[in-house]
Amino acid sequence: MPTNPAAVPPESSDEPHVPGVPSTVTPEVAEPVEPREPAPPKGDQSGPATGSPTGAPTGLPQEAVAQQGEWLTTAQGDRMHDTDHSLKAGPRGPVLLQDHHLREKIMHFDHERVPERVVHARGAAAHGVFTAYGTASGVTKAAFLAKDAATPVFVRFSTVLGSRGSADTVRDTRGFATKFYTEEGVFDLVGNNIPVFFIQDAIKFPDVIHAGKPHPDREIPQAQSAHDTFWDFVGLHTEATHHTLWNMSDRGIPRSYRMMEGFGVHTFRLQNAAGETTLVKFHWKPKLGVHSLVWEEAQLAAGADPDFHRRDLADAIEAGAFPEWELGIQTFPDTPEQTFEGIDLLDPTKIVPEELAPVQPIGRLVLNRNPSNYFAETEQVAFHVGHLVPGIDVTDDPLLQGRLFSYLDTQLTRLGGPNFGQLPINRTHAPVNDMLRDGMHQTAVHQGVAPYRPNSLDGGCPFQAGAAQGADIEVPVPLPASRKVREAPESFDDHYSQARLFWRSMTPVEQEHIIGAYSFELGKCYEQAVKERALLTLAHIDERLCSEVATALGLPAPAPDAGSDDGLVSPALSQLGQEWPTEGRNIGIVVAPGADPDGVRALREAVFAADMVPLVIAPAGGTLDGVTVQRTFATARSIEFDALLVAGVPAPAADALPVRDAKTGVRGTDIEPRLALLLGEAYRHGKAIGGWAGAEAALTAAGVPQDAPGVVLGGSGTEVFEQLTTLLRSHRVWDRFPAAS
Ligand code: HDD
Repeated sequence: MPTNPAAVPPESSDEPHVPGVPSTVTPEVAEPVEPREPAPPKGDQSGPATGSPTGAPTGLPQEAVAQQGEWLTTAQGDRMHDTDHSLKAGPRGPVLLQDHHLREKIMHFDHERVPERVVHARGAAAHGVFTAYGTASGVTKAAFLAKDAATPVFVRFSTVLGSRGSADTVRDTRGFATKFYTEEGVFDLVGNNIPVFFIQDAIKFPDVIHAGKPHPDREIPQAQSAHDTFWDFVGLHTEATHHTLWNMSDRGIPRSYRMMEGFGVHTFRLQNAAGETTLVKFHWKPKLGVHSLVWEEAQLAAGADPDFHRRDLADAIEAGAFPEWELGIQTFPDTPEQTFEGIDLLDPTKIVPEELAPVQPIGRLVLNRNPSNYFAETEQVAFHVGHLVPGIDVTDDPLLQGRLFSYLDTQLTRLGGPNFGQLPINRTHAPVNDMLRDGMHQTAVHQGVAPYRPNSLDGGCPFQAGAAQGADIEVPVPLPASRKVREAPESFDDHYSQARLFWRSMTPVEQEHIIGAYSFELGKCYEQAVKERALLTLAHIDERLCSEVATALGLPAPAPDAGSDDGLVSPALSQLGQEWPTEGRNIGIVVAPGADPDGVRALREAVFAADMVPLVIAPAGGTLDGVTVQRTFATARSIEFDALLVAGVPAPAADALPVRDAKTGVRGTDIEPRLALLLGEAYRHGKAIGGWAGAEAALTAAGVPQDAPGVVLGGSGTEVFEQLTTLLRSHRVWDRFPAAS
């Protein structure tokens, strides 16, 4: 019998509420549920589906759930009565070698870790469903892109440089990898949130990663590009200029995984049922728009909540605010030159501006279920650009070609052998009948005696399929008549024109952020030559960019060398200038004792009704005037909130610092310093701020001018909230940033 009452199996067999729909069983998306706080772990609840203590809520089939039965056992199923004491020769005596349970438990623990990914080690993932519009059927025969086809997916987002435990909000490129479990096999779209790459040839990948990772002597800095070796590399490899500029833009610090674009980067080749081919680039367009943090927020979040993006994704899905993207393609004729409007489609440092080739929507992705076990799913998922289905093929982009080797190879070390495809998260949903056998971690029990072809002993099975049976037959692309060389094509030599296009397409406030980012990153470098070389690169992009960064570094700006350009601008590259849905945004509500509790309750309802998340912030936890408090002044930090509403002025703490009235200079309107910090940061970061029921004093004390753009006062809480919602559609109050005025 269990000795600890807490270990008694729960009697209830009620299935716990799980937001989202298991993608393995049905593609329908559940009705969004009311946003709420993340639920506590569900580990102590039983469920009828599996009869296991932890398996029921996962939506996984019985065989994928490790735990069965109610009693603690060894790995061999031997029931245990005590896992808290080693077997000893007397209570004070030595431990006996015969204690198998002790040895098994510690042996297994000693080997719990697998090597982290050599890049993209830090990530978060979710299950979902992809539903095709059918609009791609003219260019591809891929079955999952046929009209209304619904395909389960697993998507993993990541940073590139940091280790598994590093912070989410560092300045970096983000991975956006999607596994489509199609009826024709797995298709992986292994992309990034930036449409270009640092290098043009995969043979340079170890170099760029060695340069970006921490210095090998001290192993610092973690998850940063702000150091000498990174800037040494990009200064010496001018092909990296375009991608580096994207990284230094707001794209390098996304607000949320839910608010990122995704790009397949390379050009792919599609083939339709008639055998015709089309070149395409894949784009993911987020329903909520593309939004970013400001740099100070990103830095604060790295300390205050290193799991910022991971938490945001899981909380949103749990609250029923399912993240959504549209998949789109840009299409190009498959000509022998493989260029479009003079742009080399095989060069992964180039985009094709959307104004030249519009992105055509072909389907919708909804993420609706969180993983139930990080290791089994998010850590063990193995993506591969070579996981393709009939109708989608690769091109000769030399970066893509090298990736085709790397993604298979890396799993041998990371997942311990060639059978990683059998791990539940990696299993295709199509029938498998291969002739791969044995090897480390083999879990299949293969039948028959003849895993070779042709054979006469297993009835000739398995049989080879033809086109009529949906076989994946290579597109017979003609090869260029050429010679064996280690060379890049001449067109790959243009390293600056698209960096200029990107810079020109930014609004003034976005350009200011880029100048700030270069100034910060290069300011963290020590080597004079590295900084000077970086400035030489900037001189090729824009004179002002170069001179302002040079001023920040205290160095002379080199002469501008802006080349001769077409002056093209691509408004689609800017994140500003449109309005976006506000679903899933966090609204902080600062309350003081006695400050309109009914108004606060009504406001919470209004925020819920707008599909946003209200988080009440009070001096202490518990409830205040009957309103549940979610955050206290000790636990709240501005980074968490997209907008703040203040009801009343909290009483000053006994040790509060006196705060001077920003306008009058008069001392006396003291507020809690942590509240002053909260409001001051929200103001500085361009967030909408509202107040009612006597909030003016708190705002004044925090240095928030009442007549500043995006500060709304008066009326009721719900009226103020309505105005804040309008502001939130633009993500931030851009007028508060100096460059915007
Ligand atoms: Fe890569 C992981 C994206 C170039 C070698 N890559 C990895 C992941 C993403 C990308 C999103 C994480 C997948 C996951 O969540 O498990 N990589 C890209 C993009 C590239 C790119 C968009 C250029 C357009 N990668 C690239 C090159 C090479 C690699 C040129 C090697 C020659 N990438 C790897 C890898 C990783 C990986 C070492 C580490 C873990 C893994 O594959 O499974 O094989």
